[in-house]
Amino acid sequence: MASEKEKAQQVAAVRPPAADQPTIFDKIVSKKIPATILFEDSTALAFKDISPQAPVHFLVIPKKKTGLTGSPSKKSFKRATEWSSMMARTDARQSSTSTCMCWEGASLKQPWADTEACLLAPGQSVFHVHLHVLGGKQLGWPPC
Ligand code: DGP
Repeated sequence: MASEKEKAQQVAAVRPPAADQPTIFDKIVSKKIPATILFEDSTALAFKDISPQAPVHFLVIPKKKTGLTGSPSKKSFKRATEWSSMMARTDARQSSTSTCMCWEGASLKQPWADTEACLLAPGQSVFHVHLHVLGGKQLGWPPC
């Protein structure tokens, strides 16, 4: 039986993401479509997920899209991940519930640590590397 990652790779093989095409997140970066923006600097953007899976659910993205196999630079996420980490811990303290960060397509050892290569993540639907931050309730594992 195919693993979740293999299934995602099969979908991508049939319907490959076009690396040169703007994603929905590029349109949020360029303000062509609206989003509830929580943080923005010259390199990164954090905004509420349109389909929240927890009371707190936002996404952090580098403004410059990385390709499917690209890796976001440490610099591009440094401030945003520091900010996300602080927000997540603040939320966890306020609500006494767990908070989870899940970096789609990459492994994030610590919120502020180095990233590894961006790989096709199981079930990934937007091919613009993004960090999910969820909180505000007790989360199981996997979180969603
Ligand atoms: P994933 O499916 O795991 O690649 O995550 C993509 C996330 O992006 C998903 O949780 C929903 C969110 N999303 C997709 N389109 C939009 C949008 O137009 N606006 C916002 N705010 N979030 C979006």
